[in-house]
Amino acid sequence: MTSTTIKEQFQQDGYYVLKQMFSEVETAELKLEAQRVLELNGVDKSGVYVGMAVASPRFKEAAAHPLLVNALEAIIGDDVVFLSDKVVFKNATTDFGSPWHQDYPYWHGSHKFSVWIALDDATPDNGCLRIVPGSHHVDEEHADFSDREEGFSNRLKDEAIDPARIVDLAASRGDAIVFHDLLFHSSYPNRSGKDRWALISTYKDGTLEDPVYSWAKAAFRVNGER
Ligand SMILES: O=C(O)CCC(=O)C(=O)O
Repeated sequence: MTSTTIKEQFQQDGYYVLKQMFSEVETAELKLEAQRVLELNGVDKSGVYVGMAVASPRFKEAAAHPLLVNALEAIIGDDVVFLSDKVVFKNATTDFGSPWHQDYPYWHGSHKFSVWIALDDATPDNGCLRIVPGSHHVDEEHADFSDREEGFSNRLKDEAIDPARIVDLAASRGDAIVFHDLLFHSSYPNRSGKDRWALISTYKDGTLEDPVYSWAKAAFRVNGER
């Protein structure tokens, strides 16, 4: 796939899939390392752990994987900055699905680009991602349900989602899905009783000004030194 094709496809759909970005072996190593980080930090039930690249050099290295950097350069440009990453882990006891939302309202500033990487095979049964292609072009008003207990304060209103346009993005271990922070997305709950772990890393165009993000503790430019 040429960089022009990647860019055009991303501009049209708001996402781009990199099949088998990490090999099976690399993916298994990353999941083991994620489990080690979570055990060290005593995290078990919340389903989300933010700051993998802060906790482990293995994740910092993963954030600058050459195949990923190549795709991000096509989409973002010459100055690609990694901001932060998290693991979202669902299993027999932590089986939540994420409601329909966009990521932009969580951070504002310049548009960001997240990469959802499957650490397990992901299907509708165990919690794969769902998206509405092209929805990043829509300037949608958000419902604010911040008093709800399940988190995700910036949910989309139900009527914003056209069921006919939803695409389920089943993924194999090692696949990566790059998506725009305005893309409507959600995920299924995990009804399988088995693991569905994902690593989600967020990037920005380093030439654009932004607020200082306290959560971007491991930020670095992935394509060359400043
Ligand atoms: O991995 C998932 O289940 C979805 C996570 C998600 O939508 C998010 O963190 O913005």
